[in-house]
Amino acid sequence: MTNAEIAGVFEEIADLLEFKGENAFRIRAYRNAARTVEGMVESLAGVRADAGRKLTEFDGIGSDLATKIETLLDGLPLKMLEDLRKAVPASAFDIMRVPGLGPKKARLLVEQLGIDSLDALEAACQAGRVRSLKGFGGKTEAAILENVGFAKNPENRRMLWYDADLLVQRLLEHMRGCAAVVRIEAAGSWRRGKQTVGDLDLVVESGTPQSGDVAMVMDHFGAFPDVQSVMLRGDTKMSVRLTGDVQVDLRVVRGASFGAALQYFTGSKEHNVVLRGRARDRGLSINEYGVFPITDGETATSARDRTPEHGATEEEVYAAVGLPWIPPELREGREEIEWAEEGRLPTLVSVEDIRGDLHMHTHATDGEESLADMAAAAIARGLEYIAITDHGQRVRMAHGLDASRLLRQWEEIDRLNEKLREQAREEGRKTPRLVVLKGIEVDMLEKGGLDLPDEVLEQGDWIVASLHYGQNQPREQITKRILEAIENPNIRVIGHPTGRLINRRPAYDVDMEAVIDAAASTGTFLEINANPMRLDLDDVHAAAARRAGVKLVISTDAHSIQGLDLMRCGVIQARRAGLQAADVANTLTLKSLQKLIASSR
Ligand code: DGT
Ligand code: CA
Ligand code: CA
Ligand code: ZN
Repeated sequence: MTNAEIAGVFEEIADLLEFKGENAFRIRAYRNAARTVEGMVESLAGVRADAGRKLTEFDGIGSDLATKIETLLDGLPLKMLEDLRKAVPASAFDIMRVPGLGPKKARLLVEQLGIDSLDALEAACQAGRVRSLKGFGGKTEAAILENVGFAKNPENRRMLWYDADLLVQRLLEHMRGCAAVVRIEAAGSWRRGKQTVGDLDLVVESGTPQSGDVAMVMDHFGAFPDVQSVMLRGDTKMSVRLTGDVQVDLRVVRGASFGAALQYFTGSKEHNVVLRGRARDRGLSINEYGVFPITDGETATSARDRTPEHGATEEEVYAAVGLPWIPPELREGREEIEWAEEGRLPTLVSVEDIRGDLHMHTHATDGEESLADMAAAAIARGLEYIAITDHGQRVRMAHGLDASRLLRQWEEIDRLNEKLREQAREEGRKTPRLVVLKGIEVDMLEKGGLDLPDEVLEQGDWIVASLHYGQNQPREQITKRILEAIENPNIRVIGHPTGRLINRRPAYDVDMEAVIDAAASTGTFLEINANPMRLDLDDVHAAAARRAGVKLVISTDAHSIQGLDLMRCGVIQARRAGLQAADVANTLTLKSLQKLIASSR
């Protein structure tokens, strides 16, 4: 088990304890442990393997939790979790997926009203029975009714790309340990970098079925530690179900078909439909085994045993239909075929292009690290500049900064930059390794305006404006709040512009077209927040911003050092939006970025 998975188990335990109404102290212990584990740089497995160390050396991990971690690392079930799961009705898990319904409220609904499904919850709201519960009221009831649909939608139950990626990496590593695996790639929506992933798709090159190689591959696949059940095992296809209800499909093909299979199972369906149409126009047929001339009665099964003319690489498949290779992130049947045909496929932005990270928090508000430690971590990651953007005072929960605390932090940043310049002089470099920008994430207030005055903001280098409160306001009001911030010359960028949390909370209602237009005319940037739960703007909105000439900023919104490594999640969404380095402001050198800002004001 990875740290993230162990943290997930502790979170689940905390939720279940809370649902059962257990001791608040005990619940908090599990939540704290989850946070500690999530924020660790080293793996718990590594710490445990080190004879000189103990799991109990970490804050909040006592001997009881250490034993539980060991059990999880051994891949054994946790009795406590299993008991808790049995003690909590299955419907409770569904109810807790309704945005705004935590374990406590879910418990009241189950116990007081006997709610046993999302449908029952919907009916109870419609009948006005929920508002009578203690602590609920008519407004809460209306909100629940609105959010039940969100929880019911299967689109909101898919894995986050980040979680799918962790699993994919483990699967690939496991499968590469099999002697009969010549090559393996993961395909499907994971390879396209989709924000959420339904199931995982693996494509393996191996020898013939007669040689016994395919059986070896399948046996090895079935021995992956997370496999709960084998759903299907055929000649070339196998599907398994993993813990956490994740399906993985595996295809085994020969080398001559590997590219064709990878292309076919990468999808998307929409993209592949266009490709097949182009093939037909050329008297060809494409399937997962390769590209074949259309002859009478050709089928996929007969194709399996023939050697295709083109199919060893994806490039061959695309070339056969007169196209250059298309990056997987673009394969959604949107603009990519036209671009490919006209020879103007974009050179997509990559993680290596990123020079700065312009949204992050320190322990001055809800981050975990000091300013100096975030800066050191940024240097270790090769960043040239960062902006420290703690919360403004409106976010009281996070101990947001008022003007005097902010100005003190900015003085501290001045001193840090001076130290970095001094270091550069000592090392004989012209420029410091890192420049830290004086920033803040101000809140666009419910009634309009910002939570810090302009006289303060104009002394900063990089002001992010975000909307954290009043997200249920009507469209006009939310749009007005954001447009007002965009018009404010101190605001550089709108943070997570739609506020959505994938699988948890829908976007607030905002006229994104108006926001994009205003951003374009003022030279305000829009953020692609790289947090895997946010990915906000999403690919579709980011593409719309690109077309309008708005520059995007890809930021991690890191609250810890590990958080800085999420940049790649934002970059992959930017790639799906067809963004090139030139569309992304934080690929610029700091000098060019500053010039760009000055020119738009
Ligand atoms: P997901 O798993 O829902 O996140 O999305 P995908 O795109 O990974 O879809 P999946 O796993 O059903 O199939 C992987 C790819 O394989 C899909 O993008 C296109 C191809 N594919 C699968 N089944 C079919 C099919 O019945 N017809 C066609 N044309 N393509 C298919
Ligand atoms: Ca899939
Ligand atoms: Ca699949
Ligand atoms: Zn933030």
